Amino acid sequence: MRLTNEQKQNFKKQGFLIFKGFFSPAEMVKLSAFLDRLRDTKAEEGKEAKYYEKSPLTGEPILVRVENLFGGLNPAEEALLITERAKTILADLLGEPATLFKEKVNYKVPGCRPDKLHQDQAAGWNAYSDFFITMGIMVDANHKGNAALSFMCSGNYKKELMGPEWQVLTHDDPPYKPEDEYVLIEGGPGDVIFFDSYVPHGSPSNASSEARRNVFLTFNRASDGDMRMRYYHDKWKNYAPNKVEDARANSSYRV
Ligand SMILES: O=C(O)CCC(=O)C(=O)O
Repeated sequence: MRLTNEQKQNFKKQGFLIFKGFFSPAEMVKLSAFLDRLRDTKAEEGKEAKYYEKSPLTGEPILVRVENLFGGLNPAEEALLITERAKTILADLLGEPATLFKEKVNYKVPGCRPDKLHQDQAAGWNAYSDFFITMGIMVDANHKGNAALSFMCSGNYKKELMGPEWQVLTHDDPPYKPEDEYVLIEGGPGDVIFFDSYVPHGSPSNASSEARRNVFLTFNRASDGDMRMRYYHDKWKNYAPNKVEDARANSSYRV
């Protein structure tokens, strides 16, 4: 089903659009089992890229994210998530068909560091295109206690970098204002948020005993080309995946 003009206008102003129950409980059970398998398999060259960090809360090494899930590695899961409905919504929001740019799962397990307030575009994405849309899929319930994300909800942001590249936003970066400009996005498994690469967002550390796993699929306009492998080759040069025994300090993560 196509988006209404109101949905498109809301996305344009606010930078995000939420769909409750986009995926069924049964689909999320399948995805959850896949994420568990992925967590438990050994990292291998040419396979999914795993990133381990030392928890700032416990000092233990934890799996914080896995990238490069698709591109032929897990076709069933790719088909499960990149549905015709998702493609139609993305095309309506981009104004043309979407091409997958990158995909990852943030495990955000107990003890995981904060993802400080940032714009995704600041993570070096200008080298590839000036606009992306990410589809964020909640695999576990996201709530205040287990580090749900907050998004700027006022529409008071610019579709440009509001601070230097590779840096998180600070309270001094205009137009950052505290709580009243941000909304906590709580939801259940299968809820989806589409958001643009400029809307400021972030989440605190997970001090609870519950994991908060979300999958993030990022797309560019098809007319910008298929840049996925170029992005990953660049990323692995600058920020290589690692093994549990080489877990990095959590401060190694920039944006
Ligand atoms: O999973 C999170 O809380 C942060 C997601 C995010 O903004 C990112 O990974 O860029």
